[in-house]
Amino acid sequence: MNSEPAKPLQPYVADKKILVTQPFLPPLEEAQEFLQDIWDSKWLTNQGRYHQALEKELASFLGVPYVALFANGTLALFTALQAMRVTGEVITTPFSFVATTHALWWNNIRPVFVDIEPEHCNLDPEKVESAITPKTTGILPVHVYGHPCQVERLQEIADIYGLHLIYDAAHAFGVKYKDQSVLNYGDLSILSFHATKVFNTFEGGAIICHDAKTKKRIDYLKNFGFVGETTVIAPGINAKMNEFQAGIGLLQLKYFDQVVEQRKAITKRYQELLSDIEGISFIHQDPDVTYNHAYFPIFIDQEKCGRCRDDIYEKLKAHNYFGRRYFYPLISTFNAYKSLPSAEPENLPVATRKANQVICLPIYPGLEMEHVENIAALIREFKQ
Ligand code: T4K
Repeated sequence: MNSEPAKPLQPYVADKKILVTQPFLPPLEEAQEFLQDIWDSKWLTNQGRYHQALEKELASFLGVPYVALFANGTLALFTALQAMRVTGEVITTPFSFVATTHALWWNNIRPVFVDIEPEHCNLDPEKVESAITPKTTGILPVHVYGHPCQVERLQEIADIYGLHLIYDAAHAFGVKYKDQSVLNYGDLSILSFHATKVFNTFEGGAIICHDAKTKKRIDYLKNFGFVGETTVIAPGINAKMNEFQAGIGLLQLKYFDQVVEQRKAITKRYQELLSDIEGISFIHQDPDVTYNHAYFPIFIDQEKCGRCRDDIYEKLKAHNYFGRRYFYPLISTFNAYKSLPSAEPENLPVATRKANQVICLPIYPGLEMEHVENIAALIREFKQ
């Protein structure tokens, strides 16, 4: 890492609100062409031509066998669990966006929270085995912030115990592990293309699967369970991506590499400017991972830093910088889940600590470096 010293910058209040993220949008005129085509064809949804094209393009771009598009990532998660017929109990992480656990709840599956490991904030494989019971049918880990889970170890456990392994890969679009898509691990992976994601279709999502049979089943389930005009094979749902979303997705793909490059430059600058501040740490980056730089979380150790996370969070806000405390509070503390035995904070010490320490700093294409430098200067000044 470049150890360039921080500029002796006098921190200032930004002249506009800088949010944790802003969606990337392709030039508006580029959308005209496909919008005209949609208007002319009057084909708006239900596996239209843009939908079909995006599924193909994404499979090739990501290096995965099959992509089934969805209206959003949450519906993709719900449907993935249905497609695998997951029941009973599923082991999952409390350190994620609520949608991960909600998907279990809506499928009448009992979430069993297992702690995370401190290095990447992902489900700790070493704690998974002791949470397995006769009712366990699956594991639902999350590649938090786009940092891959310990995929080989998790697969080993899933294989030994005969469990489904479904990844919530909402943050992991384009992420590679050992030169191949991280989405190729597990039985299924779920993506989100929400406005706040590295690759967005306004709202949107996908399931990545590995065989044609599963893809077919997923396609039936996302279209009410219809097979043909008159047969319904299961109580499916309406989770289809529409033609507008798919058209946007095709445009976005052209810009993805540029978007990641800009994010990478911001990550690098934050690292240069913050790495020598005692009590502030980042997530470790592995040499065998290609990152998408979806988030830039920092963790504030109050004992070493002299300031608590919320002091820094509020100070940044007072200067017009709106970071977010993803993922605080832990999912296990919400009313719907807090009475579960696995939700006890003593069961989740690492997740509890990380949730109390984290701030995700602003990162998005177009964010001016002067703001990155100002944010770092504010943190440095406040810490002293
Ligand atoms: N699994 C995981 C691990 C996830 O993180 C998510 C979603 C899902 C599953 C479910 O996928 P989807 O069903 O959403 O496809 C946001 C997103 O709404 C949510 O998609 C995302 N995770 C989560 C981590 O972040 P909020 O409640 O923080 O959103 P909001 O509206 O406060 O926006 C965050 C920031 O983005 C704001 O500072 C404003 C900015 N923003 C937002 C929108 C919507 C914009 O600049 N433009 C926009 O259009 O949840």
